[in-house]
Parts: sequence; structure tokens; C-alpha cells
Amino acid sequence: MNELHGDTICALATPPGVAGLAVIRVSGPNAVAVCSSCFTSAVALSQAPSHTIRVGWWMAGTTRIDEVTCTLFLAPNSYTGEDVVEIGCHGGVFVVNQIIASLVDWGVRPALPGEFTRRAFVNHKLDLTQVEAVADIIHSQSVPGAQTAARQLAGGFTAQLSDLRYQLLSAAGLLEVELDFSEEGYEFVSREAFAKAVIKGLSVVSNLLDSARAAEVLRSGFQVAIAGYPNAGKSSLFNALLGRDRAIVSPVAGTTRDYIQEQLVIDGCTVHLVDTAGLRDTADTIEMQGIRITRSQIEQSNLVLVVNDASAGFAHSMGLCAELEDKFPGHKVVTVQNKMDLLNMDLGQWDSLVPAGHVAVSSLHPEGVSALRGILSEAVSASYDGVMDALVNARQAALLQTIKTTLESTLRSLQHNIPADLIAIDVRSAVRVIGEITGETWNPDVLDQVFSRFCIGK
Ligand SMILES: Nc1nc2c(ncn2[C@@H]2O[C@H](COP(=O)(O)OP(=O)(O)OP(=O)(O)O)[C@@H](O)[C@H]2O)c(=O)[nH]1
Ligand SMILES: [Mg+2]
Repeated sequence: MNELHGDTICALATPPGVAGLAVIRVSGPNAVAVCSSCFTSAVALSQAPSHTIRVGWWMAGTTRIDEVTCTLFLAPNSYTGEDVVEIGCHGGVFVVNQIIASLVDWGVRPALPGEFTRRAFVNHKLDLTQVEAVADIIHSQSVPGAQTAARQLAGGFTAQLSDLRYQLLSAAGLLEVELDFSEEGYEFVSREAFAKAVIKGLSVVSNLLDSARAAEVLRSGFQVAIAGYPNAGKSSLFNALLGRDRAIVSPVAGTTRDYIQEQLVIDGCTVHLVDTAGLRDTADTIEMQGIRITRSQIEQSNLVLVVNDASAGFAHSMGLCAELEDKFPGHKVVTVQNKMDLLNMDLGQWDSLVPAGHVAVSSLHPEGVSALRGILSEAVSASYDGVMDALVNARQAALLQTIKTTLESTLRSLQHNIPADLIAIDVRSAVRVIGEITGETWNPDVLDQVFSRFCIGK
């Protein structure tokens, strides 16, 4: 498939606003000629070798706009694969706008979001999994997420599928040749050896699929919902974990109506902490709405903390825990015994008092929530265990699922001596879907979807 770009584009590549420096990127066939016209330096830009930097003045006609640097990357050795000039100027809205205006005067078009990376993909500088890694690096909500995306940018995802793709392609070719010799009864593909390769491929695909949920945590962060009966101390615990008074706390049951979300970073991963309305039967319509929203927040969470007022008895919230485990199977629910200070026992004894698996805290004392921090840290790191070189996203997961189903069908066919032509159809189809993941086969809709996450200048 082809996507032709003839024009030259430009955009600010650094965040807009007041800053020490800003970088404007220009890419396309006229990049060097246009920049040469606006840039005066000792050695003309058009004479400079690739991958060098020149210092000089950016001019709009006879007016000096700013003293800038121009870094030259000649095609095909640039980010986009086209001629690229990166103009480094002083940060600030007016300088940047004047430089961009002078480029536009020379016929350069302002770039669309992600257009530089789109050109890099079309010019085979990056495959589609690497493009998606660029978006993940920009938006990453965790240190391990950014590191995994960097491994994906280095080609880690495609590498995992390339062996399978090679095996499938060569088997498909041989299966098709077999057809020409079907009357002689030749078997060019050992069914047993090919079945082994398919089983190995299935395990690679299944592992990638299994990591999709974990990848979502690394990409978007880990959500923790604080739930419980009214007055259990949810908002107090929320504030204690954040280290500041963010939510209103009061002895009146039903204080929190809407949910409140704040971020904290635990072991390099963003945790979205959500304080919710107390769960109880109520006739108050506003409170009922809050309770509905609470349930939807719980649904989206990776971990639910059920806060129990320990002074009302350790088993006081058991009914609620059972109900949540029943309604949200697969969700990790941890019971937090709060207000332990009211039991008049030393902090050192709290853990031994509460039922096994429960966490003993007091949100009134800073040291009273340290055990809970430990639990959160464990849950966060366990949630992305097993993620290796790929941050599998929803688009890729859907395609991986199709490959899995196709390979399972191939395996059944191999075990039941189905004719070679039928097996070859499945095998070719799996190869095509692998191509959709890496971008060997694509259509503009897929690219639009992938690039919708990009910002202007990337
Ligand atoms: N002694 C003691 N009191 C606490 C503790 N945590 C919360 N409280 C008190 O319990 C009352 C209720 O606290 P909140 O944090 O508002 O409780 P909540 O669960 O958010 O309540 P709703 O939003 O109404 O559902 C307040 O008076 C708090 O000061 C604790 O660990 N020890
Ligand atoms: Mg509250």
C-alpha cells in the first residue's frame, strides 16, 4: 500500500510556552531550500553536510527574528526518512510563531498530529509496533512502562513474532508446492515438525495476549478504589496516603458524594487513587447516584480496598466484601481495618490482632498507613509481572486473538490430516494478521487510529 507525501511540513516539536529553548522541525523535499532562504550563517545550509549543526540568524525578509541553530539531517538518514531541518531557537510564543509564519510564507504546511512519525512509518524507518512504542513513550505513566516501550521501539515486539512469521511463510510456500505433486503423494512439510512450530508460536502469542492487561497498567497506571460503608474512614485514608488534606472528612455519614481521584507514584508507577461514596441502602437520590458511580469506579479498578471501622468489629464489613467479590469476580479485594488506634493497643500488636490477610491501619497517624503502602507496592509490581518487550495495546490484542484462533485451527487440521490447501489458507491468513500488527499490511483507517494518540510535532 502506498501513501505519498510530496509537501514539506513544519511544527513546534517541544511543548509550547515560555522556555529556554524550542525546537521547530521541518521535513520534506523543500526543507533545506526553504530554511536556507531564511537562515544566514557563515556556511550556507545548502552546502552543509548531513548531521551537522550551523549557528546563524533566522530572517523574515530583512528583519532578524532570532539567533538560532539549524541541525541538518539529509534523506534517508533522518527521523522521517526525508530531508529534515531542526531549528533550535529561544523558547517563547512570539519567536516560535514568527519562525513558523516565515516557513509558511515559503509554502511549508503546518504538520498534522503525528505526521512526522507517520512519514517515518511510510518511509520504513519504523514498523507499526515501533510507532505505537513512540506514543507509549510520550504518554507513559510509569518508569517500567517507558522502559518497556523503549525495548519495543528497539524492535522487541516484532522480534517476538518474526520467528513465527518466518516458519509460517516457509510452511505456506511448501504446502502450496505440495498441491502440485498431490497425485504423487509427496509431503514437503513434515506435519509433526510443523505442528511443533505452531505450538511454539501459540505459546508466544498467548504470552503476549496475557500481558495485555499488565501492559495497560504500565501504559495508563494502576487504579485503586477505596470503598466501604459510610464513616469507615475512607476519605481520611485517602488523605493519609496522599499526604495532604484533599478530601473532606467529617463524622457525618455520607460526607463523600462524588468520587475524588488523585495520583501518587509508587515504585515508579502512577497509581490513580479513588475515594468513593460510602456504600449503603439509601433513599437520598444524590447519594444513590454517588453509589452508582462508586460501583463503576470499582469495576475499572485493579485493586479495591474495603475500609472497615475496626472499632465496630473486624467482621463489620464482611457482608460488603462478599458482595463485592461476588459482583466483581477477578478483582483483587483487600480488607483494611481502620481506626485501630481506638482499640488502645500498641501499633506493634495491630497486625497480630486482625484476621489473616487484612491490613491494620489508622489514618490519623502517619506511621499507621505504612503497612498499606507496602501492600500497594506489592500489588503494583505484581500487576505487571511478565511484561517483557512489548506493551500490547487493544489493537494488537485483537489481532493476536485472531492469530491464536487461526493457529489453533491450523493445529487441529494438522492433527486430522486435512488437505494441504486448506491448511495453507489458515497459515497465509495468520501471516497476514501478523503483518497487520507490524504494519506490513495496513490501511489508512488503521493509521488514523494509531496516530490519533499523537500530538502535533511528533
Ligand atoms: N480515631 C480514628 N478516627 C478516624 C480514623 N479515620 C477516620 N476517622 C474519623 O472517622 C470519621 C469519618 O471519616 P471519613 O474519612 O470522613 O469517613 P468516610 O468513610 O470517608 O465517610 P463517608 O464519606 O461519609 O462515607 C471522621 O470523624 C474521622 O476523623 C482513624 O483511623 N481513627
Ligand atoms: Mg468520605
